[in-house]
Amino acid sequence: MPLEIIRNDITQVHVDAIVNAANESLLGGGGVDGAIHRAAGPELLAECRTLGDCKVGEAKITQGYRLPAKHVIHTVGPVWRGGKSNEDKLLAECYRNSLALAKEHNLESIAFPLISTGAFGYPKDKALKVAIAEIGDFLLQHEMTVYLVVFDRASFALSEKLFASIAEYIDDNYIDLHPIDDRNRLELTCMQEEVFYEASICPASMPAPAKPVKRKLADVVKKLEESFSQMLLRLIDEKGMSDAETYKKANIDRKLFSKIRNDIYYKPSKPTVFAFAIALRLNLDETRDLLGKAGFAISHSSKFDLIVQFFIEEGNYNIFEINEALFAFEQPLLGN
Ligand code: AR6
Repeated sequence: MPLEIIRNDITQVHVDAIVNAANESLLGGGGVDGAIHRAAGPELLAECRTLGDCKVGEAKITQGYRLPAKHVIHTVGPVWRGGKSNEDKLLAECYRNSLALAKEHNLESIAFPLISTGAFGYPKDKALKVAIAEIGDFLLQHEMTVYLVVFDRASFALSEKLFASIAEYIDDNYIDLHPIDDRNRLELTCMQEEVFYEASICPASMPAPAKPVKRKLADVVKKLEESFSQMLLRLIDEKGMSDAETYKKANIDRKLFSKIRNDIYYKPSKPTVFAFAIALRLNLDETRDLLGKAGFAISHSSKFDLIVQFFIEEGNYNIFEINEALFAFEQPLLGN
């Protein structure tokens, strides 16, 4: 998945580069900086001594030494001074310059800590917004797998207002116990399969809601016979989007996309279908149609479904923001 939010100790992550939230001297310190130097061994400090200083927002690269990561990209975040001292611009530069440096070195994967959110006091929800926006912009132009590593879930703070409105939405719409009729039984089966990310057992025959638009019978029959992959490719054409734009906005990597493109019977997982619905800015009815092609339906007994539905209804199709919310509610993320 091009952008993945994970909870881990960054010194344990196997990637081409991990990013260090350093200070201008680049000679080590506390927090994630201390942890990286301890895990990498004294050779890292020796190489850092050859680099000179690093200004706020800039980035420099070294080897990873004893770390599982091949390289360390050192960047210096801004100290939070209340938000009126260009902190957001400087923090964005840290992400932008680190990603540019990774690209320059042909790296394929990179892991960031939440820069500036420890000793430098940057509020975590604000820092997360900056990180997601910068990484998101970069990924729309470039191929790379980017991990945002949060140390503990508590440090992962969705903006309180958004969190409250999603929680309220789930509360209003969440159905704990369905009366079991045939339709619900089918949905439950789909949800159980979902745990294993397998769509193949559920039939693609959930009743789609009536559409007010008049359509020719021949068109309707043709669309009924379409597979998921065919429908996806048709929608991409109809929306005038390119393949690359679509899979990037869906947070899906090129390999998976070409698999789907080349296999008309490809059975995607539910998060993958939702991811394409978001990339294509489908409305709720269109999303249901696309899900139906893969044997899924939107279920009001699934928090995951409700959160995605919330964003679609809000007209917010930013996949990275949706993933931020899914992560906060401990749900799987969209993408592959
Ligand atoms: N893995 C992932 N994240 C971590 C880890 C870890 N092992 N350890 C801490 N964090 P900080 P800053 C998180 O203070 O605010 C140093 O002394 C932590 O929870 O490491 O940019 C430098 O030398 C927090 O969310 O960096 C500088 O002087 C985030 O990493 C100064 O601190 C960043 O916290 C830099 O301060």
